[in-house]
Amino acid sequence: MTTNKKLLTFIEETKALCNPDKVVWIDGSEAQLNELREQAVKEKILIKLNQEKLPGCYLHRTTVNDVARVEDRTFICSKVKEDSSPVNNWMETGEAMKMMNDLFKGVMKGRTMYVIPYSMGAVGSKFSKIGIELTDSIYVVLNMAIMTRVGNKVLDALGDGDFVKGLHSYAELSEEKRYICHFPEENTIMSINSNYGGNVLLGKKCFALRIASYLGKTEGWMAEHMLILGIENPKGEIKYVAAAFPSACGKTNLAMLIPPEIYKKKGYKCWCVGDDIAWIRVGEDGRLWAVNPENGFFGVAPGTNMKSNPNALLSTRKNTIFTNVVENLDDETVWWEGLDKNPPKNALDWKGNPWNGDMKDENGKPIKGAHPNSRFTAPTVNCPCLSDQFEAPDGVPLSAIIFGGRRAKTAPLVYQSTDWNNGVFVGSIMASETTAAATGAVGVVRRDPMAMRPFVGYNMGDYFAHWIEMGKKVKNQPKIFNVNWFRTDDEGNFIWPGFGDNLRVLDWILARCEDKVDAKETPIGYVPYAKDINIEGLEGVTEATIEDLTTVDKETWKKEAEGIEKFYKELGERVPKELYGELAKLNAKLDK
Ligand code: GTP
Ligand code: SPV
Ligand code: MN
Repeated sequence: MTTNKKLLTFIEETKALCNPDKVVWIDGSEAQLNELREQAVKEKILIKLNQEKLPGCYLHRTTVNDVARVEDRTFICSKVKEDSSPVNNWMETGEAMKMMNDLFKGVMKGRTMYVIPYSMGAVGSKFSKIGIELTDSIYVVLNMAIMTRVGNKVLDALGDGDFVKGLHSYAELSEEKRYICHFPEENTIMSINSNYGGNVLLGKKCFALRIASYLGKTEGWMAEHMLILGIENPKGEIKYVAAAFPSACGKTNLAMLIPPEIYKKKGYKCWCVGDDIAWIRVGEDGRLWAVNPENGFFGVAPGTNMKSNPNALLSTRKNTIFTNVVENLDDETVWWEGLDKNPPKNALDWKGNPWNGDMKDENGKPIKGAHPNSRFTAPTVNCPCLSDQFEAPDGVPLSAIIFGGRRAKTAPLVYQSTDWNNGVFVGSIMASETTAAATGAVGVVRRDPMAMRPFVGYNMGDYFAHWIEMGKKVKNQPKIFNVNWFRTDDEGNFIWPGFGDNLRVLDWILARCEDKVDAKETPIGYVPYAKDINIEGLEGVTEATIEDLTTVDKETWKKEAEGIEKFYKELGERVPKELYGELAKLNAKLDK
């Protein structure tokens, strides 16, 4: 199969440690994957859905204590503490290795160990990277086979080369013994006692962000929590943007945007390159080029419907694995809150308990059937608006970089930074209300620089410095913006309609990139003149609404600036002086 010494040693050592009954290599063939699906159904890991309505689709329920990424049990391990980020958990490499090795001892006894060779990025592209995940979970195998390119072709591409070592076991699914440990200095990931998404599909957050961000720092490129979207104008020109929003803040939705009617009529089209992760390099032309290293979407189910995101919903109509949604027993299909207004009458909720859409709690509020972080794992090829550049080995050139988060008040609908370093500052001060994508309280505002707080594989100050360094290498810098779709009125309703109508804001962003439109200067950057956001065909939105959405309140921002300074202090001494310089400039403008 392979003569790669490092790989064979990794497997032998893991066999000795975990003691599996047998070892199965994932070859990537449909025949083998089908066998595994059948086995998973037999073992009640998967439920086969209605194969006429949802061909190739399955449902999975996790254990109740294992429904999201566990940031408090996720560690970046390094030899020196300062080389990890003060806002993430750290363990010393040797100590963590010992702890993990103890936990993994004999853990696969009576089980099969699967060897998954996978490629992040098109197989064989010079920018792609290879990982090997060893796991005892069929669920992981079948999800990895959607999310990444797997199998023999990857081993061929690997040859004698290097790879990221990944070891996973669901073990006993014990919360107390759940650990997701990253060793960027050793190119290694170890994950135990979970069987959920970002904790266990090691190619995704663990490799493509945490390990890759560290590789990017040392090799001169960037791994970012960003969607990549192509916007085609009526002349047929396509401009690409990358956008970083925290988990469950709208990346998948923006990545698959459908233009509003008036834009469609003019001939605008949008193309999805990626919905979660971007690997970004400086091209020979001095521009930034981005690829999506993934091969599938691991998207939030609740709220996805034919109106909010038809492309995402259509992507899930075949060969998809659903996790923690409602099972409709009448026709073996799936349902979630916000899919439609007809919840099933005879169903099981995400825990597998009898449920129907009429059930209310003691306060008369509907009882939810799907978990708020329930997800679909769907192949990118299913996406009706998938870009024809999706597999392009060099990726797509970026015209703009967009940051954003969920802010009920502070942040305007959109603003533009004044230059690259100011843009890095704008990314570094991102803050957002927490969501169900990670365990812990929901709705609390926290700083989440570049949407990478949970995903930076090294010191956050060094990460900022890397952004500043990258700017120096880019002759043709993309403009940097910040957006906020989530401003609310006094009753707590979203003011901006969002979703497809976000193209109206992207339209302004691209016009700014091409110097086609003026903007208003504020202490935090440039905001649109209300007349320059196209609101044609929008009900209930007037120029006054845009005026309101783009106001920058000085007093609120003075408080914000205090919060930023406090956060920078928390991040420690490696926060670059350039960013303190930007903060000083902001304070000066706010005091004027
Ligand atoms: P991860 O997969 O966790 O990284 O999430 P994501 O950033 O891809 O978020 P996603 O697009 O799945 O959206 C998460 C939630 O935000 C869903 O409930 C959406 O309905 C909601 N959402 C997305 N875009 C908008 C928007 O423009 N306006 C409003 N109000 N809600 C939105
Ligand atoms: C996120 O939380 O940002 C996700 C889902 O994309 S997970 O793969 O669980 O990280
Ligand atoms: Mn994500």
